[in-house]
Amino acid sequence: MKKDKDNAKDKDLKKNLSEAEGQTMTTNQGLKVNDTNNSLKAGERGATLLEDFILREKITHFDHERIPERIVHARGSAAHGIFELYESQEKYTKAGIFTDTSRKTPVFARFSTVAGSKGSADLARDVRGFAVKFYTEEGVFDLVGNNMPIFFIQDAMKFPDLIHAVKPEPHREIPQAASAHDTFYDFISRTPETMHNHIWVMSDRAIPRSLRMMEGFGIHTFRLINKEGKSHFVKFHWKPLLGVKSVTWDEAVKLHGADSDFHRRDLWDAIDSGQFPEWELGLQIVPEEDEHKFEFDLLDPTKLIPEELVPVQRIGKMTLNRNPDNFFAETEQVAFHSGHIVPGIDFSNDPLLQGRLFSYTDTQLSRLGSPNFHEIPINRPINPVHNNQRDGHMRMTINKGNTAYFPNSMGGGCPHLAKMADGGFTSYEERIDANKVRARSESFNDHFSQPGIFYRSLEDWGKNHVADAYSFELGKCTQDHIKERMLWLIEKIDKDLAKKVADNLGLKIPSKIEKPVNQAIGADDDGTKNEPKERKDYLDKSEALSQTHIKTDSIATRKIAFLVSDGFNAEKATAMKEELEKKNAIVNLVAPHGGTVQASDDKKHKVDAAIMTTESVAFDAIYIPGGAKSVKALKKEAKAKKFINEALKHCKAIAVDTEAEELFDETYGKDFKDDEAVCINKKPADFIKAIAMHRNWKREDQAKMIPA
Ligand code: HDE
Repeated sequence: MKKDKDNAKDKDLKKNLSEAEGQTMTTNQGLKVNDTNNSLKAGERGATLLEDFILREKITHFDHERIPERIVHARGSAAHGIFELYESQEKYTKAGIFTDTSRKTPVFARFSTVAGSKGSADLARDVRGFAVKFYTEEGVFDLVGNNMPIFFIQDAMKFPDLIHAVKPEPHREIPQAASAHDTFYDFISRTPETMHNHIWVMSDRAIPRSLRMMEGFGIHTFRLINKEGKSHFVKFHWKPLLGVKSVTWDEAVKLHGADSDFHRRDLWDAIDSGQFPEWELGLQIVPEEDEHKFEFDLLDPTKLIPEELVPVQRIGKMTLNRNPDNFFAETEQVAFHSGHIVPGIDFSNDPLLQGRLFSYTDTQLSRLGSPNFHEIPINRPINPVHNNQRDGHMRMTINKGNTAYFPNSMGGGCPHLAKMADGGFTSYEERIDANKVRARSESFNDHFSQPGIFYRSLEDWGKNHVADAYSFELGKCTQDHIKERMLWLIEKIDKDLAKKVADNLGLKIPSKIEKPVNQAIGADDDGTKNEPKERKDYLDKSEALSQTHIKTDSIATRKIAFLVSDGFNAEKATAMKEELEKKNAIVNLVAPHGGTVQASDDKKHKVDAAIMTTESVAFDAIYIPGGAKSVKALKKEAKAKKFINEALKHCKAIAVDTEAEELFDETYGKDFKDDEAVCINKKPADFIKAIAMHRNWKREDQAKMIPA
């Protein structure tokens, strides 16, 4: 796909672009500068003079370069793109982006981890934020979601507690970007509503292979409103065309050190090379009259609607096709808000969503420092803004005239109001007749049924990974009573799972725990109104919850390491490279030294990475071409063997030419020669098929034994 030259947001951003090429350096006041290396001094050896306004300007600006990082989702990466609609959804909504198929709506999408600081590692076990800003003709619509379809808590009131518990412990600021510590488990073991999101975090969804290979979800139930004013409930989904793929925990840990920017780099490189990531937008529509027909409450954000009950209709596609020009100006200053909606979209009464509607503007006031943050180029809508809001810190707009109130006659009554027929926004007129109470509905009390469905829906390898993750995380906690409380809760989800985890922890699952189970809920009179209900298996499995439900044979953007040294077989390697590149995979030559390697054809080939500068976890697959001299040199490289052993352990595809078999035999590879994804002297097409598997999980039980 070509970049869209008519992208209205790109044009809008251009007004603020600054390029220094061919320009003279100036101060911020436009004064030409002829020395930026030396301060003004009394004599060559000092002292420095206060008069030096050029020094003072440079240092003062530098002193104030940082702004507070986001309180959550601080670590993020973003890109520009467009959204295109397949078919009008006017039956459900009057929103232009969902009814006008001729539009290419500009978008800016930011992906993030939740718990870590701005400089934390990308591969932390965590939820990923998936926030999309649509610059629509009717104003900005933000779909601020996550890569998991449910959230930890049911009421906004609990959010500060959740975040305080998961963030580094306050006395010593440890651990960074990790939930595996006492305070987090102390909190969630007393808050059973967290169990559903938590089991997703224990699954491979929390360690994606790429930001381009994860789903996105609006989580809350929203409303769509059509021209006739009729409302339907809706859940939003993003389905990645590259499928949903993850790395193993061992890789994630190693990537922390090998490339802590792994996801950021991957997103940037893919877009830079023209391999634009794509997601389809899906809707799950529930008519108002069906609101109460489910086993769960549609307003409870810890529940998803299984796709078996309400199918996801794919209505359009988002393509990310341009990297930001400046990280700070765009990715850091973008301000999302779940309350930014357009006519045709509205909120439900989900108590978590309701709280978010307050939080997002509020947080920008301290993060971006002014109520004028909507004027920052990345945040401003593409349609004109007119109202009577005025002044404030760093105001950019120069409002003309002498009226800044409504109604007025002196300004000709302007800006005037929009009639509904002209796109004026009105909230959905939901009837509410209720007592004012500080309480939670009993329909929110089922915390174990959906985690059970999720766990049962995983493949065996996925289930093993969940057991390993619980064991790792709880194993990092120091307090047995917290671990036991967790085991008691996990058993409510699945007995076998709890047993495995208990064995790994060397603990027994307690048969009862002290009451009340759910301390997250306020004390009602007899303390039982919100006690969790027993699990109800109203659905055995849901295929959509497993990673394999989005099928793809694509190996596009997969990174393949060719392990080579001087004398490698040029003919075979070139043939393999050509076939892989035809499928848009990325081939890197990894050699014992940097510079170039001389192949059997006497030609010099540029080395992409010297083996000491990279790790096998940075690649999706390995190919070892023959060439006696090359193989002999690689046999002397311990790191080459480590490369192979790790790729085997992580269940990756490996192709080996016959001549390179003697190297392979010196690794654990010798025990895996019959493996489906190990291709010894096979055709490129076989290797491509093996890479497309992503991982041969069947290998995992045996590969776990490799001490790499
Ligand atoms: Fe957020 N969240 N959140 N959140 N959230 C923020 O806003 C908050 C929640 C999500 O890339 C903050 O600008 C409250 C659910 C994303 O810039 C803050 C509650 C979901 C991002 C905030 C929630 C999200 C944020 C911090 C409970 C998934 C990053 C900086 C009531 C549906 C957006 C900022 C970006 C960011 C508050 C719960 C997603 C503090 C109070 C549920 C993707 O306003």
